[in-house]
Amino acid sequence: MIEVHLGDITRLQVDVIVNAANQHLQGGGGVDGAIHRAAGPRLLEACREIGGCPVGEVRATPAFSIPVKRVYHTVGPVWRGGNLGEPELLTGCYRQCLALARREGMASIAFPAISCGVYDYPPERAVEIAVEQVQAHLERDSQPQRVIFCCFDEAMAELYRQQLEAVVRR
Ligand code: AR6
Repeated sequence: MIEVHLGDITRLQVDVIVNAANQHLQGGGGVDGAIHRAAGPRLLEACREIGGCPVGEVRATPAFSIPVKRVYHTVGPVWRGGNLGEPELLTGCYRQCLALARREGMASIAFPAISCGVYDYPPERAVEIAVEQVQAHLERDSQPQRVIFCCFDEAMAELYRQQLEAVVRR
């Protein structure tokens, strides 16, 4: 089941929330800042122990003061025109998060629009990748069975809805 939700990802009732982090895993602005604020300072300590995360990969931590089971920190690519492996790297983020959720037995996972903020990925292209990867995973695997695309603004939510409808029509 795929849902589109408008609002703050830290308020969702799910097993996993995904953080759009950076390679240093030391916190930042945007959704990363919101997650660290809501989780409290122990999240930064846990991230420091991990040490970092390459672009396109994922690292997991507890969620501390956020009432979900796990935070998956993934690092999306910075958009530099699209010929520097950006689509493959963004695909990696979604694939690795979904595979880890399956391995950890997580039933539900919420994704923010990875790379669509300060990393400047064109939202239409990012949404296409996100929806494609999630649908491919749901066709293959029974877990996680619930995936939420959590958007901070209505324009982004509308892009996901359109992409989901386009896929259904195909
Ligand atoms: N809940 C859900 N979505 C949110 C929230 C929230 N609380 N806050 C922002 N968004 P961005 P990136 C949306 O910039 O482009 C950080 O500094 C936002 O509207 O957070 O992957 C990291 O440390 C946008 O659609 O992530 C990295 O350095 C989407 O989340 C860098 O930014 C992603 O925007 C990562 O940049």
